[in-house]
Amino acid sequence: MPVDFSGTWNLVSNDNFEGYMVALGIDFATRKIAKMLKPQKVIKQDGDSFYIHTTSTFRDYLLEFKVGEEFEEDNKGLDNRKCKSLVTWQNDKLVCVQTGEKKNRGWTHWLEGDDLHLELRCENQVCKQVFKRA
Ligand code: VLZ
Repeated sequence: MPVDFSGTWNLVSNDNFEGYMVALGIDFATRKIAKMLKPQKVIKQDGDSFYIHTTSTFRDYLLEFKVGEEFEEDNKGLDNRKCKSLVTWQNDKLVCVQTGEKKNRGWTHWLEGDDLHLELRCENQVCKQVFKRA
């Protein structure tokens, strides 16, 4: 049975989000607010079509894509830098490469037990987030 990320997920841990935001060039005042947030993710998966809505009391970010189809991503409300994004399956992991001005930018989602994991990468920084079902 293929992996299904669908559901509503609450952040329970967030390791080095600060380093990730610094690597993205997010300003100090925004980082101070953003690192206090406990975002929720609503994921709707239909085969290889994904809707990932990250919401918080401060800002939201919506991403929709199909696995294997490159798309332009605007990162609006994050660092606002455009990039070309491509999401692929690597076994049961969902891997996104975000090609643009920032080197080594991307993320990986996977399930581990009942938890949703997310690794966010930019330059030499790695942020590790864990979510539990709401
Ligand atoms: O997630 O790329 O699930 O986009 C944080 C919102 C959203 C809080 C982080 C405001 C998006 C932060 C992380 C202000 C700087 C991300 C992907 C994988 C889908």
